[in-house]
Amino acid sequence: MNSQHADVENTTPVFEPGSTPERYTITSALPYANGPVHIGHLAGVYVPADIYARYLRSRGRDVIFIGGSDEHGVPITIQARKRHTTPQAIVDQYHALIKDSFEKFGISFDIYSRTSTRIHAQTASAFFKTLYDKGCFIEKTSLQYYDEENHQFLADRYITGTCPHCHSEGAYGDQCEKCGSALSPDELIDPRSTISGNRPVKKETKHWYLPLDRYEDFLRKWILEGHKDDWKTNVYGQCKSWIDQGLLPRAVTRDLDWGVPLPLPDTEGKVLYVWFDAPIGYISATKELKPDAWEKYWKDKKTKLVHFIGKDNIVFHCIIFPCMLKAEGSYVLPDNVPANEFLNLEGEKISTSKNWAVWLHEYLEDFPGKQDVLRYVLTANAPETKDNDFTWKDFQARNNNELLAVFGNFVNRTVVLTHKYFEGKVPEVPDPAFTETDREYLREMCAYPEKIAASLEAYRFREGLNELMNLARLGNKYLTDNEPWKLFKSDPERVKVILNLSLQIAAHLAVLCEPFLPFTAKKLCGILDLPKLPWDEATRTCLLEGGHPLNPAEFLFEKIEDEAIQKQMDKLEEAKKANRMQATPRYEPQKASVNFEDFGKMDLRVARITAAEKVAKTKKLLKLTLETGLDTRTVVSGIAECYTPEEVIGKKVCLLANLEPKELKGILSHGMILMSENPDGKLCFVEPSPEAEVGMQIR
Ligand code: B3M
Ligand code: ZN
Repeated sequence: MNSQHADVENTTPVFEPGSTPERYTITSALPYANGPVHIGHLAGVYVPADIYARYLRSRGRDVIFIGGSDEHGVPITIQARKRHTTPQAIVDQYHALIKDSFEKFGISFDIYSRTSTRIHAQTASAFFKTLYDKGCFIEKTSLQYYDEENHQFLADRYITGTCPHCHSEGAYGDQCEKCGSALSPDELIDPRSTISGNRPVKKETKHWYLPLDRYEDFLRKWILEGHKDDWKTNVYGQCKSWIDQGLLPRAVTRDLDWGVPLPLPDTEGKVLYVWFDAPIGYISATKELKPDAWEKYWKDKKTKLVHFIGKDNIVFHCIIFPCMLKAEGSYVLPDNVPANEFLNLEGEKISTSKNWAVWLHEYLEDFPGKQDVLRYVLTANAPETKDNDFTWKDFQARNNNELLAVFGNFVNRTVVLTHKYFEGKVPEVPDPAFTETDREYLREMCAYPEKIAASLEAYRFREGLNELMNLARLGNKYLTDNEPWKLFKSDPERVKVILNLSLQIAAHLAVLCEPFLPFTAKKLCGILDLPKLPWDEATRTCLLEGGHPLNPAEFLFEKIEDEAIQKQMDKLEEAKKANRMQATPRYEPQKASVNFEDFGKMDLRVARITAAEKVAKTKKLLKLTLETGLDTRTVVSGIAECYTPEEVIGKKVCLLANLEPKELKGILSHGMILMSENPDGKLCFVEPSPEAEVGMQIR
């Protein structure tokens, strides 16, 4: 397809500002099923996506919220190899853990699927075949890096080297994690196989490439012109620099045995590139969810498609996947991709390999029932326009000083006083009883649904949450300024007004906090005995009629003590210590290679120690007498700090017999005993097997 004249109109939804799309397809990045999920995942992708989905549902919109596990790709096969298991076993384990973690944090997917399903393989291979039959691919046989020892072509994480852009080491064959550049293995400097460590050779293989360069006009028109005002600057900027630096054809197939097989003849051992098949996972999951109606969520221009992702996925969701959709021709294009930046932890980059993370399943063990506290803190601190930092101190402060002291305290005082003064029933209040100030508070209260909606419609979730807390602050101020507890004796009628109005604010909070704090919303609705109300109900003044009975008061939040925070800091300290040990390799790196000939010059023998004594005036030396099968000889050995003479007599050892004789403390030593040494300097004998006889050569 010559996309030079790619029109953009035919499948690009256009939603006039303020207009309401007929339906929404919300997707969130499919996490690789090769490890647990952590706070960075929640902050960057899943909490904002869930807030958006919950909010839209609360407004009665037609929404599908799609999630799932990304189960292909080289990292999973590398992990399977390391753990001597199969990729399927790896993804089965982590898909279940990730799905459970998301459920427990109230991430309200309409479906959480996975890409190892049959329906996904069918959908992805059919998508590839459509593009293939339309002639969208370039078919190319080329020389690719190959690991001869493992008979494996090296793509993606199977090959590493120095990034040509930022010159950091450890870049991979498909991406540099340091600078985010998408790479191809040929661009790597000094490439090495991550399987064997060897320098790879080149071997011929055929692959299919998506010619991204042919979509430049389309991308410039669709993104650089069409979305310059509504896409976040961090997203727009990355797309622009990618397009400006020149787009290259990208391979969409791989020589791997794990992935979606190619729907072409004679392509045994070739699969779809993970980043070709994974985004199609959104579509196959929709097919699972809506077998008879999935197409309107992906092919109807009245559908608003929004991808929630982290910044390292921008290229794949804004450039590559849209080019695939464009090439196929019948799909809508994403209306927005509000990617977040990264969340750091205590000032350091979150790292799975270094265990520098707060894992969701562990958080739930340490803070049971406090999912909303983490949702709150991660939204209040969300890395929406720049990387941000999570600290446990801030977590504690926001819980204690904001959720507990403002939101929780306001609701609790209101409900407790209503039980104390009015038997737990919403006081009856004739309208004229409200003062002008009261009415001002009520007007302000009813403005919050629109205020918060404006933020959420623009994907500004931090701002939306802050507006929600402003409503809680409004209630807290009203109660504190009016001090009903001082008035009840002298003016109970006034107290009725104060508590009625405060209860209306509490009810509005129950409606408006649901997208952010779903567990708190449910609990608060329970206390107020309020059904779950749609968003727009909160534009009404009275949500709780006079006489309505409340349920008993209970705390929405509780104080987080220093000990609980210290425990988390200790866990991180442990991780740091473990990393320090890992960072300085426990053992010396391998020495320079020697050739077989050099090795052949050494005469290694099995020998036995027949006598031993300390060498006078030394701490480290023992004088040993050895039977070698050739002769009886003296060897001086530096093992006195680890072994006594008594301990070594009778031991069979490995002897380097033809080491040049050397005089040590006046004693001529003929040879060297082989010892192993751990990083703490502890020496241990390298002992031949019991059946090895004295005099045998060691080869
Ligand atoms: N599996 C997540 C990542 O890059 C990646 C997203 C796929 S979304 C289709 O960590
Ligand atoms: Zn780089």
